[in-house]
Amino acid sequence: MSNNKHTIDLPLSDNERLKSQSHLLRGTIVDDLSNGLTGGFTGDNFQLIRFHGMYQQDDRDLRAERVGQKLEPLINMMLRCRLPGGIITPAQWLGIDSFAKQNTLYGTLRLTNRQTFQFHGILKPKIKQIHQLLNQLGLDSIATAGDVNRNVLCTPNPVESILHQEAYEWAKKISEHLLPKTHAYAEIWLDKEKIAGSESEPILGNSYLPRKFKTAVVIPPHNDIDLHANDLIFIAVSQHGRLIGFNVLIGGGLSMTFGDKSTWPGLALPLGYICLHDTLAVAQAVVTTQRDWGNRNNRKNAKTRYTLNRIGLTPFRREVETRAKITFEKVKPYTFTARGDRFGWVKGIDNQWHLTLFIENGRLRDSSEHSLKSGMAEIAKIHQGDFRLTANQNIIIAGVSNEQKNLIEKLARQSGLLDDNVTTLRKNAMACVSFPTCPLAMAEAERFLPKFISQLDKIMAKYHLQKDYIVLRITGCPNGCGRAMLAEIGMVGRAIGRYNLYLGGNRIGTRIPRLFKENITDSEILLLLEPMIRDWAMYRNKNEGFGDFIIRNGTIKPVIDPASDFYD
Ligand code: SRM
Ligand code: SF4
Repeated sequence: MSNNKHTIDLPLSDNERLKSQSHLLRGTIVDDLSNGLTGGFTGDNFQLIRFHGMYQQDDRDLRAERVGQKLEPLINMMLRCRLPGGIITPAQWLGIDSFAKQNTLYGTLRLTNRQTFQFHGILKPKIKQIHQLLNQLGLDSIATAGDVNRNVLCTPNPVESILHQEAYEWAKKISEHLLPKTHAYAEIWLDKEKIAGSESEPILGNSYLPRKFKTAVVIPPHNDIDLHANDLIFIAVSQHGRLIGFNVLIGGGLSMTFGDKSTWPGLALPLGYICLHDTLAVAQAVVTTQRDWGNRNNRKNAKTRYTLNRIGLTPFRREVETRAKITFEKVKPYTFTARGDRFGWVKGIDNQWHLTLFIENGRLRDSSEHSLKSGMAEIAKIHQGDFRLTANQNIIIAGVSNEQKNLIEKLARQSGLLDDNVTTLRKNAMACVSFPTCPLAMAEAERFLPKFISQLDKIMAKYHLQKDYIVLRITGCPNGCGRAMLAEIGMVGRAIGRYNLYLGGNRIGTRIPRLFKENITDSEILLLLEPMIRDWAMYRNKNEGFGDFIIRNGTIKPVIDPASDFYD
């Protein structure tokens, strides 16, 4: 290591080579597109397509069978759209719905927990078509993956419409401001002419960021975007219902690597308060500081929280102040009192109605039981407002008039999108995608959670807790996409049928849970949880969440400062 903590004198990771040699994200993607010998992308292009919003995958359920038949895996692409703040119009919805139905292997749409959607199973000959369709719809998939600033989150609160509109406009501006400036996407996917002269990336740099970077705008008191999963958070400060500035936090993030204590899930730390007009300058200064100081030799320690841990919050803050030419004010008081989505109908201050639908694990498909995907399309055909994807994999039908309310509710009920029998426990649970599409999955998550919740529902009912909930989340590997590291009960996949059990996060998502038991089965987990749930039912204080209760009664020690005590 160099004496200067800002840079590290060790060989760069191979991703740094490929980014710097990519000609601003072009690589030889165009050649691979016309290569009919493989369904995939070769060499560096395998990584470079991520910056364009795609991941190469194959169906892991079919892998062994295809190997047996001496066939290449059925390679296909997952594509993630860019949708700052999660807002999408009914016309756009109808476009993506019909593409998923006609042109993907699975025929589903998957709402993600970062307010956008993914197509799974796009074969190579269809890739250009989807980019061109998105473009016609006014959408794109630029920078939804790779070492860049990802889809920017914004509280999907449609109730306080003016404040939400202002916060949403900032989420969009931040997203645009931090986008890659390369013309590669337009050239490769939209057949646009090469721009004459030299190009550069003034903010992200020609080698892009050391690692992925996530930004969120949130309106207290609802932590409905799970702020601590993000590198950069703008907490709205308002006066008389109008946005006046932001408290800025940095360095949240949830992944870890089993057996590597130099990695840990962490909470974001405060930089200070800024006025609205400094927002873009501060966003840029945080990103460029992380760009220049982040670890480029070890990707496991490359995210902002590790930079902060190595360099310190105060020097980082000073650097941001210098680069943005501002001085942070003291953080203004704020509180978060809730997380998750507010389901059902709510009326906004503009007298419009908004219906939040629970979509289990964000998967929209038609099955023998329900027609969730076509139900959404039927609603899109008549809806005059917009849709808002939430950071909890759900959807809000926003801006419904009094006249249309009954019809929309009828369509939602007919298709199974609205079901009064879903328990609050289920509505507050979350799983990542995991099998069969995720190449990194170690254990089931999305396909397993519904059955597990049914078992836990029985335990909750046994102790008369059917109207109550515990924030339970399952993630198929320690990368942590299902945000189990901000749950009261977090299950992290170890191997098929086996999970690590983490306990003691809180309801509002401001405490990291701690490892309770390693490498156990779901039946063992239920056996461990039942007496804890029974005690919670009997001895909890008024409104005391499960996570807070088991810390108070000594079942688990709280994680106070994850950087230093997560492994204690
Ligand atoms: Fe994630 C990688 C799915 C939110 C941390 N994530 C992946 C990949 C792309 C697997 C891969 O690299 O090949 C998964 C694709 C599965 C599939 O088949 O669709 C995947 N992540 C998801 C989604 C779809 C989960 C979901 O069920 O909603 C979420 C998409 C969000 C989006 O629209 O952009 C998703 N991922 C998250 C979150 C939660 C969040 O951001 O709020 C996290 C933890 C927060 C964080 O970043 O610290 C997360 N995903 C990761 C990581 C670990 C990154 C790290 O810091 O080490 C990886 C692996 C990697 O990047 O190397 C990963
Ligand atoms: Fe895949 Fe792991 Fe993310 Fe789940 S947590 S989607 S298994 S990378």
